[in-house]
Amino acid sequence: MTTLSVVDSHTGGEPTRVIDQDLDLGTGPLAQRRTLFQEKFDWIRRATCTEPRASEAMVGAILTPPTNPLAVTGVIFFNNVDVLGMCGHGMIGVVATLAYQRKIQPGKHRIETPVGDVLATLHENGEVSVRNVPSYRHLADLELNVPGYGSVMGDVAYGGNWFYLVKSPAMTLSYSDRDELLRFTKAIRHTLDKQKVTGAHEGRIDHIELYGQPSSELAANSRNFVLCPGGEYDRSPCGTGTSAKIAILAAEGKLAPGQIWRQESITGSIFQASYDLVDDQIVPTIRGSAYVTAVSQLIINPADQFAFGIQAR
Ligand code: PYC
Repeated sequence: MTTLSVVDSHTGGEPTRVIDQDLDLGTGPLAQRRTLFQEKFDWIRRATCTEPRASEAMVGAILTPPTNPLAVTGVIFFNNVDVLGMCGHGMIGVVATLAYQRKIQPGKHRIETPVGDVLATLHENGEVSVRNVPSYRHLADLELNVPGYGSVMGDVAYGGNWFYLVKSPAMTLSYSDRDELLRFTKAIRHTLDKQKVTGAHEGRIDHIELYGQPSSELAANSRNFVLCPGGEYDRSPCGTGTSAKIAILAAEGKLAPGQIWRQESITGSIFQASYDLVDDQIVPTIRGSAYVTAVSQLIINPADQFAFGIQAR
């Protein structure tokens, strides 16, 4: 029998589970440790981020000692199907969890990820800002012919993960239509995979993002719907997806450095975003709140048929 201590939180409705476990992932760069995690500890991902112990929307986080003494920690994110590069809502959840555990105080904290360092600020009111990795538009106006849907136009952009952001058709994004939105975004991703469209360095475009009018123009600039790699949709406005959107707005000259963009999710939660230009690179900052929802022990009993999650057979 194995037990794992976890702290659960949600950021704008999207769950994060920090697994309180020391793992031997070596002392190499975070990208190397992520590969080791995949090879040696995939059972932890499956046991913590799939049914029956988690909803399929769960993002897990394992903390690892930083390579840089100026950083507070390193973190590897993963979900119901694989590891992630960065995770914006997850990073806000990790910072809120560290604050809950009294491991950090309000202020700035460098955190290492497999795709680069981010600078998190824990504000006095408990909100968290994440200065993300540099983000950019990779392909503009890429038209796809999506079976069953016809012509779709969008951009490919990076915000710590790879995204295809749909520009047309224009959509009304309503929470009650989420099953249909999932079908549409999955069909887009299938088309991208079939046509072998990738991000830079053959990065798989595993997140698909739709845009529409916000519930109120006073509350937000736009509303989104984001398909995540494991087939679920992001309940939050998606930190890396909002970063990718910011990179496109900046490339189009529609958002100036420092200007605020308020991104609403399909559930109505909001991230505030802006960017700085650093050596001509777009560096987005995302601000939001996370709430700790549970501190618990997961029990992994080898006699349990689903001890390591429900597997496809
Ligand atoms: O907030 O970046 C994010 C994210 C990625 C997948 C789910 N959430």
